[in-house]
Amino acid sequence: MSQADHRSPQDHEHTVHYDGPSGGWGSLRGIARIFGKEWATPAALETLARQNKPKGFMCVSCSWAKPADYHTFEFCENGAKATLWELTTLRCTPDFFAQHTVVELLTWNDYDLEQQGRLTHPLRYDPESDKYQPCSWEEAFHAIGAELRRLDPTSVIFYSSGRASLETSYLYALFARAYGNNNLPDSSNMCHETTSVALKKVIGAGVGTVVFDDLKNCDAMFFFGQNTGSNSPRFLHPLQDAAKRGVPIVTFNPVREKGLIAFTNPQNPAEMLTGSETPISTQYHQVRLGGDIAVMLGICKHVFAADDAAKAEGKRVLDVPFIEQHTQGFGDFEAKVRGTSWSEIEAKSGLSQGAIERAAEIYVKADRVIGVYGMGLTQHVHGFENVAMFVNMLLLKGNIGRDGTGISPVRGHSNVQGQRTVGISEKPELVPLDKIAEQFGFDPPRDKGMNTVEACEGILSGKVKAFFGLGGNFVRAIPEREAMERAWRKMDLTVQIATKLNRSHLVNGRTAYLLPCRGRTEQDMQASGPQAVSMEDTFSCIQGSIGLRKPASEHLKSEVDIVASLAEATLPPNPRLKWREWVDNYALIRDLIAQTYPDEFHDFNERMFTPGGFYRGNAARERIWKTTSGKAEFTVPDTLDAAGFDDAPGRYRLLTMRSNDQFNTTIYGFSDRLRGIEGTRQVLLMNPDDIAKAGLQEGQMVSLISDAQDGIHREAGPLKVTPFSLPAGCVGSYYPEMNPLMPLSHHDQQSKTPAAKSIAVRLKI
Ligand SMILES: Nc1nc2c(c(=O)[nH]1)N[C@H]1C(S)=C(S)[C@@H](COP(=O)(O)OP(=O)(O)OC[C@H]3O[C@@H](n4cnc5c(=O)[nH]c(N)nc54)[C@H](O)[C@@H]3O)O[C@H]1N2
Ligand SMILES: Nc1nc2c(c(=O)[nH]1)N[C@H]1C(S)=C(S)[C@@H](COP(=O)(O)OP(=O)(O)OC[C@H]3O[C@@H](n4cnc5c(=O)[nH]c(N)nc54)[C@H](O)[C@@H]3O)O[C@H]1N2
Ligand SMILES: [Mo]
Repeated sequence: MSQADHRSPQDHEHTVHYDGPSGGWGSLRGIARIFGKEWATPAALETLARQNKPKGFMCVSCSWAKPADYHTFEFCENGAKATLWELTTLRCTPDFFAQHTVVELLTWNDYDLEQQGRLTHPLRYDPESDKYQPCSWEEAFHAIGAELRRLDPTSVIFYSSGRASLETSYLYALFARAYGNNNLPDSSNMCHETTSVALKKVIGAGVGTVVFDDLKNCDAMFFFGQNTGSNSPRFLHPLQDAAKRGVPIVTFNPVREKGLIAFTNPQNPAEMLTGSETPISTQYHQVRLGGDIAVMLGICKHVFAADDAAKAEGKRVLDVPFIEQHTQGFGDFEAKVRGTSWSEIEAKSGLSQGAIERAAEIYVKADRVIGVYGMGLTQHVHGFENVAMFVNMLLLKGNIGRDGTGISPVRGHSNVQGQRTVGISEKPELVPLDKIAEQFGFDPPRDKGMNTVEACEGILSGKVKAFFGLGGNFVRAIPEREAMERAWRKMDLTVQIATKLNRSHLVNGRTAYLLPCRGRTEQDMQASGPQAVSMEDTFSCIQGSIGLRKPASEHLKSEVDIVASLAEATLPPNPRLKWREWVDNYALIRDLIAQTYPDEFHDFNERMFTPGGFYRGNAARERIWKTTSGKAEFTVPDTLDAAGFDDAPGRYRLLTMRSNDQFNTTIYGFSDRLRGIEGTRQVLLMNPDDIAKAGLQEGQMVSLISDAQDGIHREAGPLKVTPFSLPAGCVGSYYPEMNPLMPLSHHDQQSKTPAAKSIAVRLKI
């Protein structure tokens, strides 16, 4: 039996066509199916009622903003799943580990591992018995500290998955720097690092410029490669409001994602009873994978044509004063657009000139436009060009830095943006190191640290000797799985701080510890009383969060405590590094953050419970461009195809997808309700014409092999051939199962974000 099939609920395996909207009864049934009737208990409902509200806790799922004028139940289907997943009554205790060797657990799939419930005790891996055994916290900290003191600081990685609070993240980065490196890769390196690099370069701010009110004031929205219905469902409410106001929403996505087609608000009784749904996208274009640069260039081409026509009547479509005053590089950009033929645009985008012109007409007519995007733009070899091209398109009509306009990358993990804001970064130039030196009396390292891809390269080459995981499931999330898992075991030390068991805890270094922490929904009692923590959402608003539930086990420590204890056990005493005092009272950590980042975080403790959060500001929103030129920059793309490889006979572009029943590598169940795929994740989604051309039958089992032309055999499968509406030559299957197919070298050229949305593959029949 293959690893992925192990004990999976394959019994009701079938794929169906789903006609319903996103939201609606389906979303409530989606929750009930996973958690049974248990989910609607008073205790669970009371917890959910406190979600995303002032003095409540902030959702552990995505980073969508929490409005000041919240609903009674300010959560969505997938936020509820994430919360209930953390609140599970199941426990993964030392008894469990006594019964199963690590070699055995390596045959289990992601679902079954996490399904064991919350980790309860600190654990040390015992190579003799090949089992995890309980140990004391003191023993773990002491042994890890001793090992770290022995190692060369530049050979140690401090990874974080974007969930830990601002308080934990600040201390974690401080620990790494006091220890001696900037090796602080973040899940963001696999996600929106493309955004951080591209937006910083072209508008001088590495995050989005849009805030809530802009959504109310815009008069058109353009969506590229973001799956709102599954990944940020609370965004469906403002989208529904916009659609009802008559705001055209134009979507470019190779997949017809339900949430972008129609929505029934599960919190609106009238809509639920009448089954009424709101159409969301006014136009839906199934762009070819990697075809967005061409699409956006085509839109700009039409804008120039419309501007030429308007000029004849003494009017303009371009925002000429804005372009003159605020931008640079316009001339070269205009020449490139005018010089590119429609036939090339059509070939690269997979869309007709007419379709692109229809979309462009909406752009021409709208005065205030918001551009929204996600992994469909960032996870490509030319992801940087995708994002920079989107900015080009917005700049033409002055759609950045005005109310109701802007660029809106929809961020992933609930505090991924905030972790970067408070110092988790491998790029020393993004961190006020002089300030840190002044505050804490040590000289932080100035050399660039390793990002995710570089950390993987270091593990493969043997340069990296130790790995810390502050949450996450690194070995499942990264490319090049097989080689990485082999190399992983050569490390001296691996330490994982986690809530639930996953595969990254089973691929161990010579010495390995698994340290269980409290979750965000749980009460965090310290010497000075119950503690609050804080996070930053996708709109750069910062809000406090208070956990209310009893912790899953009395042996758990908070992430702040674990990080501080590791630092204490490792570093020589420094009277200014008051780890214990900080654990006793997190308000002191917020004071430190405010000292390091006074512009953004002044009066942090006083402001942290502002309804809707406090905005940390964004210069680009004020049209202050912190770029090298001091202006917003038009850039000329050097390719129209973001995929980074050419078409060839028998080669397909593989899209790795998230289902509606997963949060990254956490698999809640086997229903991708909004795409009508039920009971299995082992599917190969393919256009019916492509199925016929390849001589395949629906339901046939095939495998995929990598077509990277680098001599390395990479294979994944077997997968069930499943007809699905996708552009020709594009196939889809699920992340993380498909990660063995992704070469480590296949990443965005500028930011090194792995290019998970266009992988060159062939069929193995
Ligand atoms: N429930 C749930 N919520 C989540 C997550 C989760 O796994 N589950 N993950 C969280 C995280 S960490 C992140 S980063 C976000 C991810 O959220 P998204 O940014 O939505 O990421 P994906 O679902 O990977 O893919 C986004 C969309 O891009 C489309 N796409 C793929 N390739 C292309 C292309 O070449 N062009 C265009 N135009 N579109 C393309 C896909 O069809 C898909 O609809 O969500 C966060 N929220
Ligand atoms: N092929 C492909 N690969 C991808 C992607 C893709 O679209 N396609 N997406 C990429 C993206 S966008 C991302 S962000 C990464 C995700 O990479 P990661 O962030 O590393 O992975 P997650 O699956 O989010 O991590 C889940 C684990 O986090 C732990 N956890 C949960 N809550 C807590 C907590 O409160 N504290 C602690 N300490 N631990 C906790 C649990 O043990 C759980 O098993 O994957 C990337 N990889
Ligand atoms: Mo992400």
